[in-house]
Amino acid sequence: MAHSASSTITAAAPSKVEGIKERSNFLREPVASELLLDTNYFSEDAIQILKFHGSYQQDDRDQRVRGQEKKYSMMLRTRSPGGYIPPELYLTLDRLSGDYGNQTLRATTRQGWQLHGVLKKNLKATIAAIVKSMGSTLGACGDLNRNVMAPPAPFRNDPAYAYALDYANKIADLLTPQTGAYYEIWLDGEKAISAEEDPAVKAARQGAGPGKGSLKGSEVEPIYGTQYMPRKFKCAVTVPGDNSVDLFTQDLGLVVIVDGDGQLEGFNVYAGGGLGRTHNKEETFARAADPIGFVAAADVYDLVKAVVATQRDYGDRVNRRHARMKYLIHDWGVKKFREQVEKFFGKKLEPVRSLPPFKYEDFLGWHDQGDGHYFLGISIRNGRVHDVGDLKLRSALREIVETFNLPMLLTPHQNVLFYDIKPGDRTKIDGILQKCGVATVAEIDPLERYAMACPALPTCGLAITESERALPGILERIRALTVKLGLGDEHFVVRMTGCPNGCARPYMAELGFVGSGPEAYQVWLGGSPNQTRLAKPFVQRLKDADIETFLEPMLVFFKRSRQTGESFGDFCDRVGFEALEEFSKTYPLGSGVVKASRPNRTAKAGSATRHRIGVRDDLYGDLQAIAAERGVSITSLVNEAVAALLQKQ
Ligand code: SRM
Ligand code: SF4
Repeated sequence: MAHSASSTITAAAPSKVEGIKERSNFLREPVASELLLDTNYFSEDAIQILKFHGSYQQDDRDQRVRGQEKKYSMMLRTRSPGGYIPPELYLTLDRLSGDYGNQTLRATTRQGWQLHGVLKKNLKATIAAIVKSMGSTLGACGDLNRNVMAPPAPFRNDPAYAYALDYANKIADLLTPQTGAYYEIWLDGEKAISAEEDPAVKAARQGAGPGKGSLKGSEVEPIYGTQYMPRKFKCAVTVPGDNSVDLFTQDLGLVVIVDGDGQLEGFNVYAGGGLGRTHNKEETFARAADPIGFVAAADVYDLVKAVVATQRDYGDRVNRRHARMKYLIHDWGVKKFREQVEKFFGKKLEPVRSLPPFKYEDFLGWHDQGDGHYFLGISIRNGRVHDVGDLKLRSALREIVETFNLPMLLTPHQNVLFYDIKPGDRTKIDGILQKCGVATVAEIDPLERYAMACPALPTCGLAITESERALPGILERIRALTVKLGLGDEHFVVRMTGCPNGCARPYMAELGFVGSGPEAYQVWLGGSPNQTRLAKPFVQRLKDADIETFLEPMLVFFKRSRQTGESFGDFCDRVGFEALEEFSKTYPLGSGVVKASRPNRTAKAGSATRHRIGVRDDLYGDLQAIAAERGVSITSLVNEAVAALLQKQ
């Protein structure tokens, strides 16, 4: 993909949000004042600052009525490094979703919980209750370090997993905003009782050691300063071979390296991943992270500070569409980026250590955690926990926590793991899940198991079309198609978002649907099953109704020409888009180019030889049937008919 760097704009004035952050008195105003007003919503400026406190203002888009005030409410997101949720916090969140929210909880793609539908007047009580239950929403959104991810599996006999979770927590602490605003506003100044901070983390934040040069010189926010980061910043820590955290999508990714005795040596460092983009703006793009080097364990906080400082001081504060660190690395190149990081770091990074191939792990079902206890991964469809129809997932999770007082770990795939389960409790837990209609891992269609969708409509203000509400039906249709084509229960990673921001990481999927119009999606193909390769856009606008017509030739080609054991994403990547396009063109059912809604392919594809002409739906149906009967493509049938009409045969 060719991308143009927009370095010329950096001389212009900083964006409006930069001023709002600067004037906020370290995240206090105008949130504190507006909270006291008897209104249903916050002003634009307050909304920007509210994000840093973990909340977005939203409105129910299903209930918008022209000329009437929107149905405003707040979404709240937890900061839960590595997805850790203690039992009392889960019960509080469950209660709050009933008392103040929309009766649902939503597990996110970064291992947090979200509450939707909280009215402004209930926001303070909700946040206070979360904090008093050992939770936090501070820094879950906004221009700072977001929830730090780690593989959720609690394997007690593999020290690398314990290090990953431990360092996810420590990096989260290092980069937590230090302002007192959060406790002043939501808890009337009462400081929360939280776990003791590691002294090394505290020292690193206060400037001890060689990383001193990375600090901003602000007493309140030693790392961030008054303006925080230019944009959101995302980190993950993982272990060799485990790509459950989607490492290559992170601004900063660390891979734990242990020695033969299981002692921590250090971390491989990756930087510059990020997915958000805007349709038809080539200068915005999804980018996979690059390897940057290896850092010894003792230096890791200084390295993290150096990367943060590089983005903080050199990231674009003028154009928010160009402000993520991926653009800095893209514009500078890895070499210059590494050199600047090393300047802040005070020494050279070592070369990355070699790693085994990554796998996509979801950890569903029962697992021995290696210390006589078990953990259980439970699938949550698109992360939404509710009681609906025969499925009483919300009741099931509540009963399990109430009965067994179990902690949970949220996964990067919107699922949940309970752990530290005594062997004798397994049957009782299975019984609760069965009673509540929750499917076992063996009962879930693997297409659904590995799929994700973002919330989109009706809560997300940026959604162009449906996602969470559309994906289940679409997966059923894809399954019907694979069965019809003799591909049985073949599965691949399907991810869907309602807009190009990429919240369910669709650009890493084998089949990614990205909302591009009402009931229409850009289709991305060719990601790898272990999320190590970016997919590419194949179709710009595929109408929901045309999914079968589009997919059938792809899947038939895949079935005929795949190599042994090859996945759909790897196949698409290997044969290439031209071959997919060519096959589709000559395939009898799938080549409905004459249909007005026929997807508009990538710029190059087909434009030289094809012209889009609209036909009535009934005629299209007839053409489809005749083409199938004769075993020819609709294109050749139409060409034949038009040529006859024009007497060109
Ligand atoms: Fe996201 C904005 C939901 C993970 C990229 N994201 C939003 C907002 C807050 C919409 C808004 O700004 O008004 C969405 C709220 C919807 C709702 O109703 O709840 C939203 N994002 C989500 C969640 C809940 C999706 C999910 O299915 O779980 C995820 C919350 C994670 C968490 O716990 O912190 C979520 N968002 C992501 C990811 C994936 C990730 O981080 O691993 C991405 C792509 C990775 C990346 O950041 O590059 C992502 N969200 C965005 C962007 C585009 C950022 C960019 O660089 O351009 C936006 C819009 C923005 O920031 O301007 C956005
Ligand atoms: Fe909203 Fe777009 Fe994110 Fe989906 S991908 S939650 S539609 S911002």
